[in-house]
Amino acid sequence: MSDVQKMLANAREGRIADIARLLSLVENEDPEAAEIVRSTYADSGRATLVGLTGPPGAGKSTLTSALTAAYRQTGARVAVVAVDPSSPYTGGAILGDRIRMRDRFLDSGVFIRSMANRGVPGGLARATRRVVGLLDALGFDVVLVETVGVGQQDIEIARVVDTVCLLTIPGAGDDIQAIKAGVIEIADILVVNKADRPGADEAVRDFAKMLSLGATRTGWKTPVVKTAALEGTGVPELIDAIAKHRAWAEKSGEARRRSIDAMRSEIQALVRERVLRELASRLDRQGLDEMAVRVVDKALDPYAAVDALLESP
Ligand SMILES: Nc1nc2c(ncn2[C@@H]2O[C@H](COP(=O)(O)OP(=O)(O)OP(=O)(O)O)[C@@H](O)[C@H]2O)c(=O)[nH]1
Ligand SMILES: [Mg+2]
Repeated sequence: MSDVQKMLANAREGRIADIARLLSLVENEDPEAAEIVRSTYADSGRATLVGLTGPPGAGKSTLTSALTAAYRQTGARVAVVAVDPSSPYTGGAILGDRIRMRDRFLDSGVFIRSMANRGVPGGLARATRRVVGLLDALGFDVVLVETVGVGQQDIEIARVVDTVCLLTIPGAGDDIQAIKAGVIEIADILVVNKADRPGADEAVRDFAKMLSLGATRTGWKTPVVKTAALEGTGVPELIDAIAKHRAWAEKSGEARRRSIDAMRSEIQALVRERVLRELASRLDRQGLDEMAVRVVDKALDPYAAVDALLESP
């Protein structure tokens, strides 16, 4: 048995160290990634994949923790993926969250992972998708993905999950403006967290009104759920809303449409990477140095050098 197959066998039995190692190999697209994905891909597609996104401090980690506890009570195995945006406001917070959550969940039914940011555009979303897909294939029943912010990157990360919960808090007028400006479209469920604070009911009303004005692109009516994550209030209702959205997405074909969309960009990225790798190795073979010398000696112009490199077998 290859090392990868040994690790997979251990990971399927729930060995944390092997799960973590496999995730790293897949996340970084190490040479073993292809074998890991080939050996597990058929098992993916069973987990409930939930994204929690929203402005810094809205309570995403607290709600993730409350959801984890509630799902654990039903016997589900839960994985949490915290996507680190490398924002100066939140740098370090993820590690704190992990430690807090690890203290709370010492059982092996919970696995927590944080993702490092990477420079490539779309790179973080793709890496997150691979990590989430592997956790799903390894048998986690629920994967919760926490991402900070309300920007373009979050929209991409939203495509990684089946159900996107967009968090906001009462009285966050600016957040509401930001959310209005496009991001609300990614929400499958709108969550007004910190409902223990004044103004929660008004916020729920405002959002419900705003949502009723917008045209529904898919036929799903985005519900507004009120939670107080610290106390756990509203968590069962949120779990219920997630289950309803999942059932609707399966039935309506929206889940399949999203998967196809996501897979289209995944395949495209893999093709691009492979082509680049092959071209790069061709450059080595042909001798870039030699070509540069010929260009400098005016035997060729730079474009002719590119043609010569690409056309050579
Ligand atoms: N009153 C109240 N406070 C809450 C609630 N949920 C979270 N908080 C507090 O809000 C603060 C931020 O909560 P986090 O869960 O760290 O928020 P976050 O959205 O994960 O923050 P970042 O990851 O830094 O973007 C913490 O002090 C929480 O204790 C809630 O329902 N009610
Ligand atoms: Mg957080």
